[in-house]
Amino acid sequence: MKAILSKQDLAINGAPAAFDQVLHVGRPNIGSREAFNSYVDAMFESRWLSNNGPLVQAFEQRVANYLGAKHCVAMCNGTVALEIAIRALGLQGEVIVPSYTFIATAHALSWQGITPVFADIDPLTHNLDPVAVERMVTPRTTGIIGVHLWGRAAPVEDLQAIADKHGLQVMFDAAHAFSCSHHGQKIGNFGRCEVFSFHATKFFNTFEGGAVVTNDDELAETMRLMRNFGFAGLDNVIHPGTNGKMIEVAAAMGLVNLDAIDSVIAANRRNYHAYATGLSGLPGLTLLPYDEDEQNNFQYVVIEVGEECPVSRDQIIQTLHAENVLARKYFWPGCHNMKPYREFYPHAGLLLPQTQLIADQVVVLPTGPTIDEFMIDIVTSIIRVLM
Ligand code: T4K
Repeated sequence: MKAILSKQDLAINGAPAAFDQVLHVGRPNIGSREAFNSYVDAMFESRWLSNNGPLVQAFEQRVANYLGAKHCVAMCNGTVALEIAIRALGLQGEVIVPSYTFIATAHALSWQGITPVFADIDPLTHNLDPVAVERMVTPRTTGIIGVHLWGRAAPVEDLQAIADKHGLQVMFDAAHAFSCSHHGQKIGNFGRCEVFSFHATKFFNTFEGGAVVTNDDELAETMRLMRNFGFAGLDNVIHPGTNGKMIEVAAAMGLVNLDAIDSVIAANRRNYHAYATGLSGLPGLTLLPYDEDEQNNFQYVVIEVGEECPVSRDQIIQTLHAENVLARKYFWPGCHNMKPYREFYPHAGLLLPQTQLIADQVVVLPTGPTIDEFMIDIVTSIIRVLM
């Protein structure tokens, strides 16, 4: 790779791609393989593979301690964790959610016959706009699910105030926000409960996995029953339920990856600042800021391609893909524009102007410990030559 690229150097002009291997958004962060293997050896020795085994119990305890919360109820993935939390809270009718989120936030509701009502976001934070939320409250509304998008806290206090005023429940989709804080307190402690995803692509993963974290004893107990078919002991089912259990091998991965969190954050922080340097001064390009007074996991490097940018968002994506940089358009085109929802609410976009704007502008760039500053220099050079 030459220090200064020209447009002719880009793969779209027939030049070889900048990278031999694809740079992904969401490359899994993996802790000590040795430690993982010894957990797995012990698991095989004990022949205990699932159903609230010792590794899951240890994992739950460590996560709860790490977040400073009373209960962590580990699950098989974040989507089932959302579904169980929604049921445990007794939500029904309509629930207000952002459209600018991963589709699972909306699906977890509609899958259970609850109508997701999409509220617009604040274009500065990409999180729910409380004014837009209040506008969507109807007599059928039972709750609000805020999403801490990109790990940056939703407007927790404002959403709670709206909920209190209208007698609604608040919970959070914290899939992106493990290890992040709000006003100095770890996310996991807000609303009735908060739901994490530990999917492979997340900052902190258990292969597949998720958890509901709460400080409410009764709610935690209900969710423990629900994730295990409602069993309260041998042959004794006392609650409707499903199979939402985390398996032992996933908990082993979680225990190992908990030990690696600080080094992953350090790599993500380093990369974030390298992108900030490499992209500085480019017209119409804004790197989404993180509040340095809060704890951040820096898992998502998000740029907005504004109107003043001489190239479009899609041209940037297309060029990066040609160079083997698999940048993503998360969460385009917004849940309300996806087939299952578009059919039911064809005019939802009229109420979601900021969602449409941001969904058309965002590019998410690769980061994590497998990406270094040299690679970022090349990625940002590719973007620079387009300008
Ligand atoms: N709420 C929110 C706000 C969420 O973002 C999510 C999940 C959920 C709820 C639901 O939680 P889970 O039920 O998933 O626990 C990915 C993830 O599958 C999804 O978990 C995540 N959000 C979402 C933001 O990203 P896709 O469709 O982008 O995945 P995919 O297959 O394109 O993979 C992304 C990139 O990662 C690819 O370039 C390949 C790379 N990759 C992926 C895997 C699985 C690897 O390099 N290795 C791997 O093992 O959804």
